[in-house]
Amino acid sequence: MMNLSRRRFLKIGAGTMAAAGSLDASLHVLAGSGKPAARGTRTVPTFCNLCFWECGAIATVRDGKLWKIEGNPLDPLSRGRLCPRGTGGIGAHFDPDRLRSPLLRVSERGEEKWKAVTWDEALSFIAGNMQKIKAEYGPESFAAFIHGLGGKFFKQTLRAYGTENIAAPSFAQCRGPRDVGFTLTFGDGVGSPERTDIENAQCIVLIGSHIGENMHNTQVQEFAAAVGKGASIIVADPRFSVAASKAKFYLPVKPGTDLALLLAWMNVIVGEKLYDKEYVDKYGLGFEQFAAEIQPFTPEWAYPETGIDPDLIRATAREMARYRPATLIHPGRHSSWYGDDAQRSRAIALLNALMGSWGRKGGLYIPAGMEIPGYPVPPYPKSEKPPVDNPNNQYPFADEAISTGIREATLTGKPYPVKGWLVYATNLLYSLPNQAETIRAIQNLDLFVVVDTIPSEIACWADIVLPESIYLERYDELHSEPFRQPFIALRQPVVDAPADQKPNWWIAKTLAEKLGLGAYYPWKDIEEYLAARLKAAGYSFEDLKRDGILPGPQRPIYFEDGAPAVFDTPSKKIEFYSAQLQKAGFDPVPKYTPPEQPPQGSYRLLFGRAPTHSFSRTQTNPLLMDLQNENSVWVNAVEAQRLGLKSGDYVRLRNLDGQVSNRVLVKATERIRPDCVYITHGWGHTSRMLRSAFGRGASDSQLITRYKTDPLMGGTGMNVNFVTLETEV
Ligand SMILES: Nc1nc2c(c(=O)[nH]1)N[C@H]1C(S)=C(S)[C@@H](COP(=O)(O)OP(=O)(O)OC[C@H]3O[C@@H](n4cnc5c(=O)[nH]c(N)nc54)[C@H](O)[C@@H]3O)O[C@H]1N2
Ligand SMILES: Nc1nc2c(c(=O)[nH]1)N[C@H]1C(S)=C(S)[C@@H](COP(=O)(O)OP(=O)(O)OC[C@H]3O[C@@H](n4cnc5c(=O)[nH]c(N)nc54)[C@H](O)[C@@H]3O)O[C@H]1N2
Ligand code: SF4
Ligand SMILES: [Mo]
Repeated sequence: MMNLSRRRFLKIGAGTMAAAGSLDASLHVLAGSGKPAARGTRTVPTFCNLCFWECGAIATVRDGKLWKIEGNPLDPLSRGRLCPRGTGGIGAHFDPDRLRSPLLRVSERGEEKWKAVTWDEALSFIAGNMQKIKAEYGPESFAAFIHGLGGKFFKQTLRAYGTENIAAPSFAQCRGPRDVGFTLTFGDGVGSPERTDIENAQCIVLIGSHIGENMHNTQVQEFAAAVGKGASIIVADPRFSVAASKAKFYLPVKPGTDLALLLAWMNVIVGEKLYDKEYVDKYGLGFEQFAAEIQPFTPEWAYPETGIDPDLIRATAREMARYRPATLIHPGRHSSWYGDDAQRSRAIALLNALMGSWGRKGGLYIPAGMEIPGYPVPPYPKSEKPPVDNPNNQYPFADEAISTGIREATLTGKPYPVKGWLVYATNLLYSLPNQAETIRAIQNLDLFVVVDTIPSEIACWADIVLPESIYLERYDELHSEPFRQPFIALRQPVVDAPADQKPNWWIAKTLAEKLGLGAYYPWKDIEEYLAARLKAAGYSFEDLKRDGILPGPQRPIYFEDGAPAVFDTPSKKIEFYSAQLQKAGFDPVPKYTPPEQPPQGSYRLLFGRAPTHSFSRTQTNPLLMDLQNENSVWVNAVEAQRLGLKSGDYVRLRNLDGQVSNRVLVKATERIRPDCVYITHGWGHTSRMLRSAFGRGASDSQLITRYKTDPLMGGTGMNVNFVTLETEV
């Protein structure tokens, strides 16, 4: 029983392997490196880069050719199994649309006309233009968007050059609101990988988090294990997700009203004294004021907002209390939804606090990390100007750079001009809301550099594009994040890059040398760098190369086992009532504002993850395209019938600003509310050089012209667009 449900749910493991293997032979033709192949089989441990979970993996090379990739059993993240995307990761090596050499723009920006140049020409061009910007405007006028571990050395080069204006979409467009909401409450964020003790939870509440479609590996494995052990699952989602199909209680909440639901749950739990009083008394501050504030928000009050029956709200609140402290209200990850997101996330944090689940088994554990000293570098120059993304500290609780803030400064020239961008591993036209604003900002630049592996949409707008080798062809910075078990993981080359692609460390180091900043790179190559870092931490590079993973000393992760109960808030307590929010002019206890209604005849556009793809980065991977090569739009079955649509028809989506999508398949289903439609993100590519993905499916990014900015931290709520459906004839 357990095994069956696990297997059905997971799709992590052997099934997708076979699909990968069967296509493999034909793909080898595409790779065609021309070198004589070494015969035999060898394996190389490394870690995955298809998403930010970064699972430990073991790649196999057969007769000199990349053959397959599997989970590394020593790795606490993968536990020996990769998700379908990770398994199909080898397809990125064979991707026929890959960038092959540096490209210099030879016509207007965005026209996609290029000339291949050498690395020396490319990096001299970039260094020369960076020096010009520095001389004319100061180094802070060069900004960067850098996503992921591979960006480490670009950050180093840019800090040495003199700018700190470096942002990633993972803050304002992803997990920022969540981490701010939790930090305001507990003094610490949720982290990545999340500190969620899913496998030991007896009750799991998912508010939108669509684990099982969101394929973050350990979470999916742990969720399947918890389901197998009979955990009580509560899912609130306007769409009956894969996770909802495992739930004891499903709440088809009206989009954008989760804060009302959360307040009502807390109202019941406090009113019926179901919370962990001992925990709240010991660690909490301002509980009485909090209790008084939430008193009006009864299930009856929440009913017309959320559409959820008061009895169901009460029943689910009691269910949560029944299993506390092993009740996990999952904080979610992509939390930039409606513009009130940090406060919604704070309400999720407060509900966990009532359950006494922070620091407890089956709740949110205290992760354990490792000490690895950095490689010594000279001090970075001090920036003379404040960060450009958040003038006058307008978003007082933003604790990371705001990507959309850098874009705004580039558009307006305020608080000071931004004249250069370096974009590393982020497709800004897909990750930031309102593509037109991004394109307008680009038009103000004197220099625009993109480092990517494929000719992504953002690369099409660059002055110069630098092709990076993919993760299976390079070393990267060490990977070590706080987790249940501390670990260090190594990415190392499995095969050679097929053409003139280079790894990030080499590009960033060579650029630094051209900028006269060679002192920041006192090592010859990255192997020397990695060996020195590991030695300083007391570990051996050779051991790590052999195993891929080095475990660190285990520390207690629950309060009951001796993990320190430290709350890094101003009061050093769990802040039920937040004096810092009040001081900054915000609600000290979250308050609900109803979302805008869809105009007559239109639907709220919701979006999420395709289980077999990552964002906009995998649609030219031939193995993953073999699994899914377009997206579909989920439409409520009754609405579909009213519109004369059935599953398999094609429609176009038109938003209120007149943006019209590519044609997209209809999925008419009872599994979604009638007031919204749903598509998966990453489709509808417009870069002509992405030949195999061009025009396939509809792009949510194109339709997200509107967004609502979170007043606490600058996150961009993107679930605020409405569409109509147009029949495709
Ligand atoms: N396969 C795959 N997995 C991935 C990724 C990927 O690209 N591909 N990306 C990873 C990353 S970086 C992230 S951030 C995560 C994101 O994954 P999550 O954090 O799990 O998902 P969200 O994008 O927040 O939520 C999407 C879900 O929210 C529901 N939803 C929409 N509006 C509302 C609402 O108003 N209320 C409620 N309660 N639900 C709503 C949608 O129906 C959908 O089921 O996924 C990660 N995992
Ligand atoms: N409309 C909309 N916007 C969103 C989201 C959404 O669901 N819908 N999700 C939000 C979330 S949760 C997140 S985390 C962000 C994600 O935002 P991004 O990180 O921008 O995600 P991608 O669209 O995959 O863009 C990644 C780019 O990096 C390139 N790349 C991949 N591997 C490498 C590599 O090894 N080296 C280099 N140099 N480049 C590489 C890819 O080809 C691609 O062009 O987007 C956010 N924005
Ligand atoms: S979750 Fe999947 S895609 Fe992400 S790193 Fe792990 S195996 Fe790779
Ligand atoms: Mo994300």
